[in-house]
Formats: sequence, C-alpha cells, structure tokens
Amino acid sequence: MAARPKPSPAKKPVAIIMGSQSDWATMQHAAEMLDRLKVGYDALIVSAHRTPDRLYAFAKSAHKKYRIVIAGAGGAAHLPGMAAAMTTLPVFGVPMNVTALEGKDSLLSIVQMPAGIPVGTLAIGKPGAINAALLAAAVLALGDKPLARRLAALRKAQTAGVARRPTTAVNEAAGSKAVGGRDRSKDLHEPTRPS
Ligand code: RP5
Repeated sequence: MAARPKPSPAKKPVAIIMGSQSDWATMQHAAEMLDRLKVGYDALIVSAHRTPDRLYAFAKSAHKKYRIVIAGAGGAAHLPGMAAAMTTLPVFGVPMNVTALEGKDSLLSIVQMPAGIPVGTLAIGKPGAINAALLAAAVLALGDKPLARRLAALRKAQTAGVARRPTTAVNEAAGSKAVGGRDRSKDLHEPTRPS
C-alpha cells in the first residue's frame, strides 16, 4: 500500500469519484459545495463493476495527486470500499438514492466495512454529498488557515440565515435551498462535469 503524501497545497486536493453518470445529479452537490469553499477537485466516473481496471489505476495512484477521496455509489455500492482498500487517503462514501431500495442498500453496503479498511459514510443522497464536501474541507482546513476561515464564515452565514419563525414564503422556497435558510443557488459556480 502506498504511503500518504506530505501535506501540500495541491490545486485539486479532492477527487470526487462516482460509479455512473447517473450519480452526478447527486454528486454535483458535493462539487458545488467545494466550489463555494474554493477547494479544487476532479470529478471522475470510476465504476467498481464496469471499469475495475480504471478503479485500480485511480486508487493505486490517488495519493500522488489528491489528499481526500469522496466516492458516491448506488446499489451494491462497492466503489468507496474498494477505493479505500487500495489507498490510505481518507475516503468518504456517499450512498446514492437510485434503486428500488431508495439507497438503504447502498448505505448498508458502504457503512459495513470490515475493521481495518475505513470508509467515512455519509447520509443517503444530496445531504450526504454536501456533507462529504464539508467534511473534506474540514480535514483540509486543519492545515489551511484561509480555508478554515472560509469554512467558519459559511457556518456563520448558515446560522444567520435561519429565521426565528417560519413563514409561508420560506416553506415554499425550501426546495431550492442547499443548506441553511438562504437560497444560495445563484452563488454557485457551474461544476466540472464528469463526462
Ligand atoms: C452503481 O450503480 C452506480 O454508482 C449507480 O449508482 C448505480 C446505477 O448505475 P446506472 O445503471 O445508472 O449506470 O454502480
């Protein structure tokens, strides 16, 4: 197994990998959060089942380019665990809500790793994708003070955006809000597409 790299300000410290193009609708929320925090990333389709050689090549060399891997997968969802088996980088797994079992299958598959090969498992779907990005940023912020300040500012803005009382208008617009009580959709940069 490859050794972990020395901490360095990599331009794209995060790899967002996903099992299928169909996962991008969910995983783009991780990309958007990283954009908001000005954290660089690559978004790649790497399927444990359909492109196992691509997964092997990615995971074996991931430490040379990245510091954190975010892996989204649905169904049998072997991607996060198999990536974690081949790298000592932190791997955060995001279960996709794409199957008849509504992501519960992916959640159980990703979370039930054997002792010795950890995958930090997030919530199913969009909340998990957003939180995987926030968690990745939090880890990177341990050695990056400007990023730590951006993360703290985002939390502060999120708190400030929560109204004390509900209103009809807020409830109707809730679907367009990513986190907190303010519609930030216009703040977002268009994420790099994986295909
Ligand atoms: C998994 O199978 C992927 O991560 C995706 O969530 C799921 C379905 O893939 P598609 O059939 O939509 O390509 O490997």
